Amino acid sequence: MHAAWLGDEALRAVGSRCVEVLGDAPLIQTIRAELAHAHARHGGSTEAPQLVLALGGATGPEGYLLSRADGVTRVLAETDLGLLHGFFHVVRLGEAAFDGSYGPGLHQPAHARRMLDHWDNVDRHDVMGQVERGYSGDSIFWRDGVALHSAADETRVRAYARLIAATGINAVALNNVNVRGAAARLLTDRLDEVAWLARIFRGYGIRVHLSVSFAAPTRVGGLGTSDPVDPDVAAWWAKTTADVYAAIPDFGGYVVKADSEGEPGPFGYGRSHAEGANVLAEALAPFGGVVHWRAFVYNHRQDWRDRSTDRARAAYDHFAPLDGQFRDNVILQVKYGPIDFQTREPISPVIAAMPHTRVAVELQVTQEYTGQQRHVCYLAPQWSEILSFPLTATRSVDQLATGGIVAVSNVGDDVFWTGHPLAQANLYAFGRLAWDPSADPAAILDEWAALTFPGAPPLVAQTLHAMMDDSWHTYESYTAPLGVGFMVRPHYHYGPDVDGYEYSPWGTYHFADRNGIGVDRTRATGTGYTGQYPPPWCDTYESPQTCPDELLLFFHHVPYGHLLRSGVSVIQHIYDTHFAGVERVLELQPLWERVAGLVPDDLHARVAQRLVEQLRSAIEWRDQLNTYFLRKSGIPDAHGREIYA
Ligand code: GCW
Repeated sequence: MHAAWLGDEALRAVGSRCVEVLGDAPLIQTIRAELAHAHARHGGSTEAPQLVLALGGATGPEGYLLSRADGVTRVLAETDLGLLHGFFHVVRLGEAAFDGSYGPGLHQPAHARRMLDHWDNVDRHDVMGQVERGYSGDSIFWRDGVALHSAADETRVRAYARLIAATGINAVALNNVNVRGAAARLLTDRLDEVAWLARIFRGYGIRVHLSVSFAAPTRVGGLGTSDPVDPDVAAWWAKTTADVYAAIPDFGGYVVKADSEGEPGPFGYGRSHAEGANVLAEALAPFGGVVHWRAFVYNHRQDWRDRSTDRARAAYDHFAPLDGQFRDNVILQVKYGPIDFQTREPISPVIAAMPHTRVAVELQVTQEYTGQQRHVCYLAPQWSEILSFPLTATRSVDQLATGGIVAVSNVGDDVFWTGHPLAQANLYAFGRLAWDPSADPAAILDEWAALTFPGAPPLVAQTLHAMMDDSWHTYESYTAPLGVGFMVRPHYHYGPDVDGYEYSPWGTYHFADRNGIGVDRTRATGTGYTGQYPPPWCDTYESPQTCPDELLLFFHHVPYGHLLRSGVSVIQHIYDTHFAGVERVLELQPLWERVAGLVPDDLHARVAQRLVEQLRSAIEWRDQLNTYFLRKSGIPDAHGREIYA
């Protein structure tokens, strides 16, 4: 496997110095092992220590104090986990950690739980494969129904744990939220496989969580019902959960996708989602575990003729009335937008609607809708914008996410971990932003580049910035316009298909006709979705005059001639952005050529190969979108460029 951001060279600064590690605790042993390896590689001098790591100070459960004075860099932490985070901070700083004097600075995570969810199937699913929405090969945990557990598999899982721990991740859900086949049994007779993985992750301070089926009592427990208010069901969850903790004392908890896209849930028994979540929460409470209960509940069998149903409204309509009814170890896990991880969506109003409920915000590192790791799409700018969004008068999304930050992992058994090597930066950046949402995406990219390509000439970082800083906007520009979303090939979610979902049951429509396009979600004339927002957003989004351009078609159906706030008409904007997007993609291959020989050849070749596909795909997007809208509207491009009418 590729060493990603923790290759031997990335640890040169610590590995070439004398380091003193005081104390004895499991993760202190991990630090010692890291140092032993780095010293073996870089010779570690035997003079007086230049780095001292020790327990001490009131730094909180994961925080640490970092300082440098009198030629000694010091990390002090209340816990061994805090010390491990501090150690990786020193690694990130490299030589700068040993420069001058600074601090002491107290570093603490913004969120107690920073979690990656794997959508890894245990059985290979005939449609979704081993990893649902995975673009990096197969699972690193399971293959064809069997747990991977050779020495090489263990080494790979450990390497993964180490990589994500170094970004600040402290929780991982090991299996797909769609709990199919054998996956349901991880909770019971296949628990030893979970315990095996938990032991590896524990070595880097990461707790494991399991996705469980709400119907587990019937599916694997042999009960006649999974009704959450049935005492036998509650007793089954309590007993099963106690067994889990007997095997895995630091088990994190459950993730549940219920009444969603065919997964069973409390609705099947006429119960509310609070009743459903609470029975699991009660079972976990004695052990300090949590239930991540997903808010992704909507009607996926909608009739496209029915204009009164709006998928965007669904999560709020289902969950907001339940505020205050969830036990405090229930965390409502809400996708950042109301639909489904589109390139551009407004923020989900659910995040502001439940002040008495712990809410976690869910992001997607795997690029289901953002180019599937075939396109360069650095997502940190999107996440940063999401987390800093001032959803209420007093709080940003980040501040409202009292239950933590979660994302769907993009990792598989690909040698580069992430399919597209540059998508490693997304994995890295997610961990860093979950720890510190105020971190600057460009600075994170610098950090990632310095660790991943240590010693490379400045041209490498310059090139990566040129290719990646604005790549999310570039991707947006040649795909679905102005927040309308989807327009992707059904099921695959890759490549253009403007009407692919238009007459489908999935609730994702654009309503383009010869006069205009977009979804009217206003209170005045539409679905009323804007009314789910607190002020000022309920009003900002209500009027096309104040609605931000990039979300216009999410909230409004407008004529093609409608003038955007930018002064350009909607139709001309579609043409302009699609032509410009491809122009920018055309720059990528020559940019990447500049660093041939400056980055590892195999990595260079892999990226080069993906760039060819990105260009092909971007041209396909441009031409299908432009042609579709020219045919629909009959309005020519003001600049007379080639569109295939
Ligand atoms: O975006 C959709 C995906 C499904 C996924 C679902 C979810 C795991 O297309 O593949 O299922 O979201 O988030 O549950």
